[in-house]
Amino acid sequence: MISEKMQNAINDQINAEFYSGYLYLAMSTFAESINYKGFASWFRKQSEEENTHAFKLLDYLQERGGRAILKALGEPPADFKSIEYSFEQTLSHEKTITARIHKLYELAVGEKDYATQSFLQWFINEQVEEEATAEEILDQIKMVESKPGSLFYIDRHIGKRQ
Ligand code: OFO
Repeated sequence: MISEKMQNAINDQINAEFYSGYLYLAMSTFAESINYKGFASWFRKQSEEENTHAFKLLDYLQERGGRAILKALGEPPADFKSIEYSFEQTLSHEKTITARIHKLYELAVGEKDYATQSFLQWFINEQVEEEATAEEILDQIKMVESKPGSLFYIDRHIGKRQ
């Protein structure tokens, strides 16, 4: 059985993951509104991926006999100014999520909850990838900053994400 403290922390993380999904969906609608269909599709897939993170936590919590509680979702911004700004926000958001996952892991270590430590390993690795991807795309966008029209090439390329 999972501790109450850990249960609450996982429930908070479920909320944070669904919020991530909501945030990226908001970025997708923003990209669509300024006609970057590739970025819109990328953010939408990212949003769906975040929802799978939330479900992963929810399933784990229930498997351990915990009670999953769904809390209210925060309202993401509607305007992200530019595609570059969207990715700056993505990177900074992912860093926040990484810090949260590390805190969860520290709690599991403190409680000698070995099963949760092992479970969280996947999230720790995933965050390395999430931050690297956001950073890589942001670098590409910055590289073409001064070349008008080039962002559309990245848009086309990035829209191919499976
Ligand atoms: Fe973006 O990895 Fe979950 O939140």
